[in-house]
Amino acid sequence: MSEAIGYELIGDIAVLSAQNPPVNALGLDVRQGLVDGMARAEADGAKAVLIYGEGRTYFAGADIREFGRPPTEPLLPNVCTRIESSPLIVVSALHGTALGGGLEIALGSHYRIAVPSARVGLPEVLIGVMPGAGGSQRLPRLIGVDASVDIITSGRQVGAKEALELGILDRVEDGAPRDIGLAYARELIDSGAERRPISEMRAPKAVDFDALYDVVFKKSRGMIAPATAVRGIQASCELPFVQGMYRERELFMELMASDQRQGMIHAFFSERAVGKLPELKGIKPRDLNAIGVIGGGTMGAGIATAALLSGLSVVMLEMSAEAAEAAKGRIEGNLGGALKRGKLSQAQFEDLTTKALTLSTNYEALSDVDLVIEAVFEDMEVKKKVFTQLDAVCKPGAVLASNTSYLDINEIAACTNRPEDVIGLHFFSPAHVMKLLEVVVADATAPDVVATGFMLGARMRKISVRAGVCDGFIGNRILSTYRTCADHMILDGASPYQIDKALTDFGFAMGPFAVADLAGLDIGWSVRKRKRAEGLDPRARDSSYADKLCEDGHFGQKTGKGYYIYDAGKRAGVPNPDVMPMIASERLVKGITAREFTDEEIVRRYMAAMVNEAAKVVGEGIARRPLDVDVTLLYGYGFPRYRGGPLKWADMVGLPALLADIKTWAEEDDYFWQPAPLLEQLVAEGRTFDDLNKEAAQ
Ligand code: T1G
Repeated sequence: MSEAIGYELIGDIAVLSAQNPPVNALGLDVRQGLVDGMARAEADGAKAVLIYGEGRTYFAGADIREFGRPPTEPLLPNVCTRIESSPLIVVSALHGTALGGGLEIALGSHYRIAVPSARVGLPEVLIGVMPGAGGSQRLPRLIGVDASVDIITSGRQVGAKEALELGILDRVEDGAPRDIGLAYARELIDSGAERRPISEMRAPKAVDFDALYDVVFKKSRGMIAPATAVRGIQASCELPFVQGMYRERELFMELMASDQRQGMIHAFFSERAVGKLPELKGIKPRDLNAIGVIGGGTMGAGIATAALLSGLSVVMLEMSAEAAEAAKGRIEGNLGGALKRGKLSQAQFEDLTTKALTLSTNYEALSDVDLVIEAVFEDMEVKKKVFTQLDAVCKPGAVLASNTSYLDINEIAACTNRPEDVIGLHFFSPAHVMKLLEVVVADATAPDVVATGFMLGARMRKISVRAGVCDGFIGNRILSTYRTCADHMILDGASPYQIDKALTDFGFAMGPFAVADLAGLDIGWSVRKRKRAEGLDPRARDSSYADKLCEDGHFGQKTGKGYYIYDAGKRAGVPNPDVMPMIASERLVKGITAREFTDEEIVRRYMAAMVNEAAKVVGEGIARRPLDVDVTLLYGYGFPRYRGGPLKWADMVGLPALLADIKTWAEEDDYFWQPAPLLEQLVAEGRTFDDLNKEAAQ
């Protein structure tokens, strides 16, 4: 017997306990242990078998580290069938998160009991596959097609109460899984309960699966797994069980071989790896109970909201009592959303807004907080004044953070006597919703201050990425480049609307021009003006057509007009007819004859610009690894998750061809298309960005 599955015989009940931390993933040892355990229970003359998990959870699924390798016997679907076909009564006792193959093992059991906090689900579509161990065949037999389609195509977790109501669980009881499981098995034996193989239950009632497939495919925004899973559920209605299992396997293996599975597994492991930095190993973060937020505008109020929801107390500092009250109103509005969604009770809402939050107009109110985040106007002189005052009033060891999206943290730190306590914490708006946090580490920032930044991010349930200091850090620096590439394509003949559509077809939630309208065209306008004032390289192709939109006061959604015109209350706009004439006149002035662009070329250039700048960001150490860039673009810039991130995408399309394209385009514009040294090095050495990720993990 492998030690991954413990075996005990307690009277006439055999007990199989999973002992494979951290999440009892169903790796080879566990699968073999279950098969051996079933045989031993039968040989021992047991009357029932109890299966449960030691540690924090029942099986949390197949071991996704095995994905991409040749499958090894015993395959998980066969383990489930082996359990189900046993002549003994098999009970599974669930706690933690019984997900994917974990729930499938439980569905192979004859009875299922769980503790109230248990959650179940079939989240395979979230990693680019579908249930592959009988889930698409057994669940519909147990709870019907509609409920199964919801659970399987959404990948959502289902709480024990709902699972009991649906019929996934037979019992929900307080107590240790082992104890409630043993008691239930005893009761079943004593009552002469029958085995209950789900595979022998009647096939569920069919629905119009072609129509359902279309609905699910449209809703999945380019992901193929959810709609493919519908075909698996269809098989449960139309085929005998064994054939249905073969059909499920066939569909599962198709998805397993897909680029989308590669991309989504990369995203899964990258979002967990990104917080693992060698320089933080063994570094204790500083105490963090109370924070100060300076500036209660949209960003500051969002940060304060995220902090309050994470259990921190917040001192909100504003310039005047009215401004402080307005900030409190924004915070209450943000928290009101959580209240409406039932994430907060009224009492908790009151507590947060009357006890945990205090308002002030006096810096002295920050004298005892553990960390301060300023979210004041994006102007270096203003920031320096704030940090000078913070340096004077904050207690020793307090972390002093700026939320700036591009200003030099080194310069800000230099205006204090404690540069080691200064760090950048770049939140993304709305700060209480967006999961990305760039932790910007300046030259003097102390390691325990970095660790404190990551701990704050974890408490706020953010995905934190370490960034070095440069204009735009990781995300905005790369955004600036691929957005410039889009502007060049407009000057040369493409339209904002063609570019937006090509990129939403590629999988982005929104195209760059719709995003600009959402963020506010005045932001890009001030960046263009700042860069012109700093002095543009004469070789840079400055694009000014958008300035006219701003000069006419059209800043996008907030003014109702930008690249698109927005009817009141509608998020999606229609193209603004004034824009193409502005572009045409700029082409005229620049002597450019417009040419055709295909959608393919638009995507290729846009992505090549993104990858090339990302390679520079990694090569310069602004991002520690390629995966840090991928996570940044996934969580802050709407990059399609099923492509894994720009550098995962680049590895999959092939770095040599990408570099060749960049070199071809450099012949027409050798300023914008300067190949990244790291990209050239990887191509020369025949390596990939993922090779760098693996080297960093060693
Ligand atoms: N396989 C391998 N490692 C896993 C894993 C898994 N399924 N799940 C988690 N880990 C690792 C994770 O990488 C991390 O490692 C550690 O466990 C703690 O995870 C045939 C084919 C279970 C809700 O999709 O959703 O079954 O960083 O930090 O926040 O139909 O992990 O410590 O080295 O996330 O408490 C289906 C995926 C698989 C579940 C726990 N199952 N996991 O969350 O901890 S496909 C899933 C999760 C399948 C069958 C199909 C979460 C969690 P490290 P964590 P957590």
